[in-house]
Parts: sequence; structure tokens; C-alpha cells
Amino acid sequence: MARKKIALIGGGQIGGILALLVAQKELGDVVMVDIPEKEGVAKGKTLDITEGTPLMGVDCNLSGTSNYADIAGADVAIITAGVPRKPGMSREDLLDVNLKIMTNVAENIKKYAPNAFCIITTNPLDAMVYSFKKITGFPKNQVVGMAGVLDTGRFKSFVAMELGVSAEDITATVLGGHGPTMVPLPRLATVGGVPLMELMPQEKIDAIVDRTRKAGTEIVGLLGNGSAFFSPAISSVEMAESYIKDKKRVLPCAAYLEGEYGINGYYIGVPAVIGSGGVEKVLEIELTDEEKDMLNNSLEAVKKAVADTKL
Ligand code: A3D
Repeated sequence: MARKKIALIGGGQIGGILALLVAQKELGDVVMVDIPEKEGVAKGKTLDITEGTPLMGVDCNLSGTSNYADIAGADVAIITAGVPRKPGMSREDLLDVNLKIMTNVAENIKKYAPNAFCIITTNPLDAMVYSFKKITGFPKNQVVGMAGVLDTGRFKSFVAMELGVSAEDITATVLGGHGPTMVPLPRLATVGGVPLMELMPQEKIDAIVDRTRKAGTEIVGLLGNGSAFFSPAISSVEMAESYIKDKKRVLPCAAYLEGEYGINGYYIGVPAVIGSGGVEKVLEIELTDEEKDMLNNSLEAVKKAVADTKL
């Protein structure tokens, strides 16, 4: 079986970690694309990792480029091209600048890799995935946004820290847009099969939900320059792996809804099955009235950002 070709669009903080993880997991060969001014960085990072492949005992060809033609025939594209937040900025503050970048990226992927499964990471996430789908005209199963895997990773980590148990045994899901209006669902979270609600008082759970909503901003504040990049890369690779290996994992991600949850024509976070067919299915959850209100509130924030794209 020929190796998969994985296009990493953006060779910045997340892009570099993505390349390392793809190589370590031997998911396929890597082509990292950045703008001409950063071509050296893309070449340098991929060469650096290449020189580590014999030490890791993995086979992976990695290259860096600023020529989009080099992604021709890619099976997967993970898009991180765009500007990250600085302290004091909201994700929506990035919309104008990242929309221009996303337009360029979408046109090039449409031209050179029209069959790639596309995982978008650029913020503001839900509006950027929407724009990418609109510009490429790709079917909804082929375009997905990474956010929920990371948001639940954060939630699970905080629960594990609080209970002193392995984060691996915690299951959780999150709905809604990627931002302060996201809707973590502690009602459905479990710790080794035991409902979280039975293990923790409500005020502790509320504090964890609040920290999860603000977790990206917490990291932006600590780093001082740029946003989280290790865990976003890990999250995107989890999604890519499920597609490449047809694992059919159930992962919370920004999927295009056509009636599910009563939402039509928007990308928003929901649990979805990712397999060789891309986003194969959206799972619907019976929500309480309070959860429905929170999801609708989150949808309003997504709608506003989408309206600002004027697409
Ligand atoms: P950064 O380190 O700045 O890397 C972005 C890279 O994109 C830079 O090297 C740019 O030169 C490059 N780039 C710009 N335009 C193009 C183009 N047209 N084609 C190819 N490459 C281009 O940022 P980062 O890696 O830290 O973050 C990337 C994006 O991910 C930002 O928009 C962040 O806000 C976003 N992000 C999202 C999450 C989510 O959970 C959704 C988490 C963390 C970061």
C-alpha cells in the first residue's frame, strides 16, 4: 500500500509539532507549506525532523515548500495557516486577517488536492471552517474543524488533576462553538464508567467547566506571545489518524449541520464519527432545556462570526 501524503498548510508552532507527530506515528509522508518568506522555516523544520527519523526508527519523507503544487494528490490536509492570538485578543479579532489567508489556502487546496480530507485549525475556528467549505465547495464530509477534541482534552485533564486519577479513563464531550460559549456536558462525563456527577460536588464541576471555556486564553496569557500548540497538534493528528486508519472514532469536532440539533447550514461542535468516509455521521444527544439554551447561545456567537465573513 502506498504511503499516504499529508499536507500541512502552515509551518508555524502547530505545524512543526504536527510534522513530528505524523512522522512518529508513521501516518504518511509530510509536505509542509508556508508562505515564500517562511519557506526556509518549513524546509528547516522538516529537515530537522527527517534527521531524527532514523533515531525514532520510523520511515517518513518530509519536505518543506512554498509552492502549493507540491501538495498535489494529498490524502489529508491539516490547515493551521493563520495568525494566532496575543494576550487581550479574542479569536474573533483574527477574523479579517485569517479570512484572507483561508481564502488563499482554500483556493490552492481546491486546485491541487481536491480529494484531501481537510482538518481546519485556524481561528476563529467555526467561521474559518465555514469559509473553507464555502470557497472550496467541497462536500461536508470532507471538511471538518478541530476544536472539540482539544476542548475535551482540557476538560479531562482538569478532572484528572482534581480527582488524582488517570485522564485516560475519563470520557467527556463538548458541544458548540470554539470559544467562551462552548458547552461542555459534565452530565455525560464518566470516570472509568462512573458518572462524574457522582464523584465531584457541583461547584467543583462548575469551576472545571469555567476553566475549560477559558483554557485557550489561560495558555495565551502564560506564553505571552502566541497560543497553545502542542495539544492542538495532538488533537488534529487524532482526527487525521481516525480518517487514515478508518478507526471510526467518535470525536467532538466542528461538523457541518443540516438539521441535526435543529441547526442548519453552520459548522459547530458536535460528536462525529471520523472514518475513511471523512465525517461519516453526527451523533445527536438528547439535551436538557438548559443545555439547549447554552447551545443556542453558542450558535448565535458562531452565526455572528460567519456573518462577518460576508460569504
Ligand atoms: P503560527 O505559529 O503563527 O503559524 C501559522 C503559520 O501559517 C505561519 O508560519 C504563517 O507564515 C503561515 N501562513 C500564513 N499564511 C499562509 C498561507 N497562505 N499558506 C501557508 N501558510 C501560511 O500560528 P500557530 O501554529 O500557533 O496557530 C495557527 C492557527 O491555529 C492560529 O489561527 C491559531 O489561532 C489557531 N489555533 C486554533 C486552536 C483551536 O483549538 C481551534 C488552538 C490553537 C491555535
